[in-house]
Amino acid sequence: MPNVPTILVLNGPNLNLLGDRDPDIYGTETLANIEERCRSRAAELDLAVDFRQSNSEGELVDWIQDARASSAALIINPAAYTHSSIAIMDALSVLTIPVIELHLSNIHRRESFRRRSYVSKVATGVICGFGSSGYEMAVDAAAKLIGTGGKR
Ligand code: CA2
Repeated sequence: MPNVPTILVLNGPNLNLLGDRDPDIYGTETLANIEERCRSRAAELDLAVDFRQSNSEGELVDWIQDARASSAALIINPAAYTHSSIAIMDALSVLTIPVIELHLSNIHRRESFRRRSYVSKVATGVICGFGSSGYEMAVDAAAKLIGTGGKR
């Protein structure tokens, strides 16, 4: 398949534990299952997915910077860094590709500290509260934004 646009999907700290604990909040699916669902949805839309997880803020910043050269859109679940990381916000602010912020849970219905998102200040849009289906919704949104040349 020549020149298939790639969507970079980044996942922040502790999301590697999905399926292990807190199923009431985060569901029962593992991150590997979610990755597979993203890949299937992207393939239907003639897109590729580069799916990664890190517990390290610096590694996430490096990957966001790399997206400038290699990705057509970025989907990011920054996990707890959503509420604390100015470094991730600054890295995202440099991108000219669409940036979709994603959360499994509805962060606005939870503890007050989760209502503040540094990432929302620089994201094209936000999807939250739809559990693992939110990842497929984000792939659909990314495809539309890429197709229309939609930027940030
Ligand atoms: O709802 C989301 O997707 C969050 O980004 C998840 C983060 C949380 O800090 C954000 O406020 C909202 C937490 C991810 C940790 O995931 C776990 C999964 C299983 C067991 C323990 C943690």
